[in-house]
Amino acid sequence: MASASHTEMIASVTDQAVAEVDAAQNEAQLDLVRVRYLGRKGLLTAKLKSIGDLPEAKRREFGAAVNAAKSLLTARIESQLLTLQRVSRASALASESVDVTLPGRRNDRGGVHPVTRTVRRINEIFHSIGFDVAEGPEVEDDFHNFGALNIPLDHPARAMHDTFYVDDDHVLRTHTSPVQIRYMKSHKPPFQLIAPGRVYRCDSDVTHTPMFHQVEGLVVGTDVSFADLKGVLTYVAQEFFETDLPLRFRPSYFPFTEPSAEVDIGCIFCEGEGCRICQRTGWIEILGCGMVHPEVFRHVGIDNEAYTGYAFGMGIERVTMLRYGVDDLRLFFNNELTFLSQFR
Ligand code: 2U9
Repeated sequence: MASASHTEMIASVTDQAVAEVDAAQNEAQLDLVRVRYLGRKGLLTAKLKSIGDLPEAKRREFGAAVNAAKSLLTARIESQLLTLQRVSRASALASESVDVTLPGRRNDRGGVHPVTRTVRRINEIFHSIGFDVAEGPEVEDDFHNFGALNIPLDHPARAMHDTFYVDDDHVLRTHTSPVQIRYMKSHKPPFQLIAPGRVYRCDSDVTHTPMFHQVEGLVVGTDVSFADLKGVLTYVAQEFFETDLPLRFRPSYFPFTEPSAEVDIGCIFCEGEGCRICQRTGWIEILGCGMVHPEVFRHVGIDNEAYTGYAFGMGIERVTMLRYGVDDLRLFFNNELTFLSQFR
């Protein structure tokens, strides 16, 4: 049997350790207690190491007493750990509670610009009746923007286009017609295409912006007629405005078409009665068109005895304003979210 002093000493160290375990307020404090008594240099561990100092006969009993104390303390620490974890979890649940009935934070959501929506809509309508959609560069040389379109340098029609010059021979395209010029140079008729895109004119006031959007179209074949032009434009206008509105063709002049016409739709706001929007005429102009001028075919090497063609052009902003009832062109360009967020 270990001497009374040894047994008492182990009991008193154990009592002290248990008291410290019970007093630990959190896991960190508890771990400090564990290290102090059970760690490699801990008090109980040290006791076990001192076993060699005892007489042979007392060692077994002393070792058993120290090991019993270690087991007791280990169990006590584990149970205290569970208690502390339960307490800290309960207080976390109480303080970190989430009110699932609160409204969520809203995400900012973008939308497609009304001009882009119109371009896509027009592309879809033309694509559905067999038109190709073609694009081209916005900086063009004089030939593709003017010369090939029967607008030579000394031609008065140059004045119709207020041109941004990049250098002596290059301009920001004033219309998307050069796309069709390039298309005709690289394709053999028959073909039908539209060319949507940005165009530039040195003009800025309430009804003009220096950059705007156009969609132009071109159909070339062996017997393409003005009647085909009227049929296609009537169909597309009715699809676009989703109503059986009438079209009116008025004679006009463009250097690249002959004969040429400007096209009005019956006013979609008053259905021809006459209102403020149509200036009491019952009609609203939306595009220009005509039969491709033979001179244009000559410039791109298409036989103008064998082929005929029609072409048309319209301003995207203008038809977008009509479709959505927008009364100020500049709203499309000044990036006001109050305006744009209506198109989500
Ligand atoms: C080729 C041959 C002919 C395209 C055409 C118009 C008439 C026209 C205006 C509408 C409003 C420009 O945006 S706007 O200011 N366009 O009136 N455009 S015929 O004629 C072509 C095009 C390409 C090779």
